[in-house]
Amino acid sequence: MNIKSKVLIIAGSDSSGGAGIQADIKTVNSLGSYAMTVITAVTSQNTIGVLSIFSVPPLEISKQIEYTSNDIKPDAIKIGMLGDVKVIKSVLNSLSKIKAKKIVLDPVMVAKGGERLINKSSLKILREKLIKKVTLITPNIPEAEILTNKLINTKEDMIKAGKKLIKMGAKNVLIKGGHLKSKFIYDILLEKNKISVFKNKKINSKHTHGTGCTLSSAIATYYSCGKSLKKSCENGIKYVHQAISSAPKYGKGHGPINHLNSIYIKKKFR
Ligand code: PXL
Repeated sequence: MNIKSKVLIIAGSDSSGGAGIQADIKTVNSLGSYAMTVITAVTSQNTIGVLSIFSVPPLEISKQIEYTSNDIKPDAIKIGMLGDVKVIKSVLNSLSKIKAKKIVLDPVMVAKGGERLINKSSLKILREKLIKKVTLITPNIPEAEILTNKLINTKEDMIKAGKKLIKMGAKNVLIKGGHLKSKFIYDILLEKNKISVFKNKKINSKHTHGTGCTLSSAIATYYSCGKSLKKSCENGIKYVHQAISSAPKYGKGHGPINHLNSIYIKKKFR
């Protein structure tokens, strides 16, 4: 198989391999593209929780972005965990230098176990600067509630929140509906003058660690290959759905999903 495109991932490391940079690399590779990485933080964690977070100095983050991209130009960028204001400022500065066009931002705020992955002062710069600089943001319901300061209980609330985020300067918004209690999951994409609803059966599973990271990377990968935003979201959602259905059930807590669900191994490599 030939490599289809190049994706730069800016995110934190998850030692348990289910979320963060590890989920991102597995996703980009499993969908046929080349992954480059910028590590923003090192977390020690397992499926039960996060033990500690070690932040990478902002200058080192900028160097990773600029030095790597100046040589191998990414076709798209996925941004995950950023942590604090200085990191966000460095990322913003470096992104403008490398003139990146297709950027997907997963506004990571809390881990599956409830641990905060971003501090409070970062919210302001996330809201006022970062969301305006990227092509797509992919908040889940709790993240959309924090970003808009409004509670979300229904599909209609999700659309309202998406519209508000666009008023706040976001270019395109995918609000993920997995946190609403219903038989189906509705993920809603708001583009400038268009709303698309993706409806899928909800899979009841505790093994959903890293689904947000995985989805945003999958979308960035499809988008990097030239698919439309809508098609990229639709395909990314399908990939995550199948990855949850075939999760390997590792660990005692929220285990990882099956990133390899898209891969078929040729006979000679079996
Ligand atoms: O899924 C959010 C997330 C993002 N980045 C890192 C994480 C997690 C959740 O655990 O560990 C590094």
